[in-house]
Amino acid sequence: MGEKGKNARGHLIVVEGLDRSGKTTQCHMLCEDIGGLDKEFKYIKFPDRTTATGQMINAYLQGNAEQSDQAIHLLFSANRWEAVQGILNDLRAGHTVVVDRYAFSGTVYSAAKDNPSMSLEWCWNPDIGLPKPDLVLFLDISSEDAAKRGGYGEERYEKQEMQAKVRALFKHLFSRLNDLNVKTINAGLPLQEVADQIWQAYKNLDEAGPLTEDLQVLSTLQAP
Ligand code: Z5A
Ligand code: MG
Repeated sequence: MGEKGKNARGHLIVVEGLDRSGKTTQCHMLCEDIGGLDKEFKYIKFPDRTTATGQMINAYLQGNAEQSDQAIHLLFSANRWEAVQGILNDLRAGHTVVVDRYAFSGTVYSAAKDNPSMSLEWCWNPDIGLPKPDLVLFLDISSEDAAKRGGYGEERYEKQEMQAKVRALFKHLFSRLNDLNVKTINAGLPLQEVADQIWQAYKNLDEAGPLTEDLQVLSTLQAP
């Protein structure tokens, strides 16, 4: 890629946000609209609960297994690393890859535990080197509004106090990644209004022309 005559790669788009912010719903709507343009797309969700690491993560989230804070953090990261080759293959084939949660969730949910041996930097570091998204759509919603969407479930982390911390940490994390293309969207709006804003952001990216430069990777956090 990046050399004259080579095919343009696809876009890497990440959708992030709190629990119940509508990530999965919006990813599906976006994919449907991309497909409607006759473009190839791939949807990926993290954690991918189908793999060996994903099954360990699933057992932990459901309260059926214990893990140290450090071990579960590294499992979430490994769950992304094992998907990298597939993501790169899809991007190189020119497909748009839409990712439901990524390294940003990985960092903030672990950092929100306030474990003194797990600084924000410590949490971020295992994901350094992962493909860097061309666009991050941050679905922003207050923890109160998110809770109104059917209330929180039974899984670990699904508590309003934790979600409020996570929201503040997302904002802080993005402020330390100045070279990242982050678009914050008010996810408290009605479904179609959120979808329209996401579509506009996608169109802006798509209309900027084919991507011929190499994909970059996530790098170290900037100073606060
Ligand atoms: N986690 C982590 O710790 N470390 C990591 O590295 C990663 C994740 C990747 C499971 O994640 C947990 O793993 C999660 C973070 C942690 N813990 N928490 N909290 P998950 O991705 O498997 O599950 P989730 O995303 O948290 O939950 P979710 O229920 O899938 O949320 P969502 O995808 O954002 O929302 P949704 O399913 O699209 O919508 C939720 C409901 O709201 C549904 O009824 C919709 O119809 C409704 N909805 C959606 N949009 C709207 C609007 N605009 N208006 C009204 N109602 C709406
Ligand atoms: Mg979801």
